[in-house]
Amino acid sequence: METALVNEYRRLSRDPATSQPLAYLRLRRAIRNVVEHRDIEPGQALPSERDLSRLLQLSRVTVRKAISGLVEEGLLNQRHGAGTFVAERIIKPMSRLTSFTEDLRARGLNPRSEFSERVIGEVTPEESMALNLSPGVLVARLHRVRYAKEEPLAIERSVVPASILPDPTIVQDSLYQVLEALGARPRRALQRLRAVSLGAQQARLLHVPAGSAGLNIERRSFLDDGRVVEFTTSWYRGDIYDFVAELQTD
Ligand code: 16G
Repeated sequence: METALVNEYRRLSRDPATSQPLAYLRLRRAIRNVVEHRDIEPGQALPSERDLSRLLQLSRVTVRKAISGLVEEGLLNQRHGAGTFVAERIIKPMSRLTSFTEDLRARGLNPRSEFSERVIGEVTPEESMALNLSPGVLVARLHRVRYAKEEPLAIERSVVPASILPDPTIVQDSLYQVLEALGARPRRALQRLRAVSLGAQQARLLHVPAGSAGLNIERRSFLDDGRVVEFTTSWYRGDIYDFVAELQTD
């Protein structure tokens, strides 16, 4: 594992295509890549700061800076006195507007979706309030279970104005990737989280016992011009996800 990381760092230093002049950013990328390729498994420790700085001939400050960024992102966690580990639970920082696919790929997990609905329909009163749309307007609805390989992690129901996504069947994996290609990637979002106990049907879809803890999250995302681009309601498994927010005084 140590060797994989050293080799990856050296490869990134040599490769002009991925050349990143700042050493701490190069190291960050190298750590991300080895986690993605599962050269370091969730729960495993990273070499110590001292070993990394010796092996890569980098200053301790540089190594610390590389690691602290990945701790903030939730890819790594630090246990006082014990070292730095690849996060086991999925730690999702609340300050960044990322997609399910991006979150999972960054952890070396293979995301996929199973759709139970991908249709165009008339907006419901609740959706029209959430999306700021007039009654009668058309919306695209996506209902899916989201997996990391065979393991279901979340259920998601997304509604997008049909003026932005006229054909929901083009969404195969990532909604945000499709929105990006359409020039409508969300730029800002409001999110509401609630603790829930999962009902029988949700629990069955998520392969957990009925009544297990879950997180119900509503996200309204906006474009730069203020239009609402998605209204998504998600049920995430409470036994796998940690949602983490950074707070600062003014
Ligand atoms: C996340 C978002 C959801 C968004 C989806 C897009 C939360 C709580 N929800 O699951 O609002 O629609 O990502 O993911 O983070 P995708 O691009 O992989 O389809």
